[in-house]
Amino acid sequence: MQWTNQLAGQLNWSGDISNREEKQRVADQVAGKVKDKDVIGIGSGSTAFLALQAIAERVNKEGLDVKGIPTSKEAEINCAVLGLATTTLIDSRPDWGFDGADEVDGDRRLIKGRGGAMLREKLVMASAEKTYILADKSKMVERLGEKFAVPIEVDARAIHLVETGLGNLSSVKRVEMRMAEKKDGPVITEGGNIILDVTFEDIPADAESTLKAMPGVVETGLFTGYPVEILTV
Ligand code: ABF
Repeated sequence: MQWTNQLAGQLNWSGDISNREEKQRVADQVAGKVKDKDVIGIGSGSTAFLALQAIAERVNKEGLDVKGIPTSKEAEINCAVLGLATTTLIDSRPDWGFDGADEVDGDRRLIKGRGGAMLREKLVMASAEKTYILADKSKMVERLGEKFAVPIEVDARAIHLVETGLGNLSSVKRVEMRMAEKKDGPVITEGGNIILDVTFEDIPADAESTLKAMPGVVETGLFTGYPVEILTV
């Protein structure tokens, strides 16, 4: 017996998608790259959601054998609803991947993690030979950090340790704990950790490794030196 699936047509991004037309154009570009037998890292965020929809449509229409490796619980559920088979980094390695970003600079350095999924996003990106970053024009910046703080995922037991460590870095201007929308507590990541949003005066070239070297920092939203290709409009 075939499964029924009436939910796919109901799936929508929760909330408004800014720059939707531009995002859809980059999403369609990446959907055109899918080949039979590909294992693809599936990003998070609204642009990645549009790309996933476009990919799932091609895969289902053309009967392609494609598997996704999702970078968040949300992406995992979206794959399930859209009928895209998934696998994990334990069982497979992505041939390539796609993801969104908050900022992209001229050296292809990224700030990610507005959705708090940077740990899985980085694991999948680091495992793939290439990741397409889907960036509408609003994401391109002259100076990394000009619009967004750098999020870091921190084990809550290390909150004082990490806050003190950050205070010792002269380039750090402000540290804020990310709060849930209702302001009734901190955002808790899929890994059960908290997020600190770190604003820098100027992000030093070695900031990613400096932050990662602090005990208690699980991951950062700085993505420096990964094999990425920027898809924009
Ligand atoms: C994910 O979604 C995050 O790393 C990034 O912060 C965010 C971008 O979202 P959107 O595509 O909705 O602008 O990729």
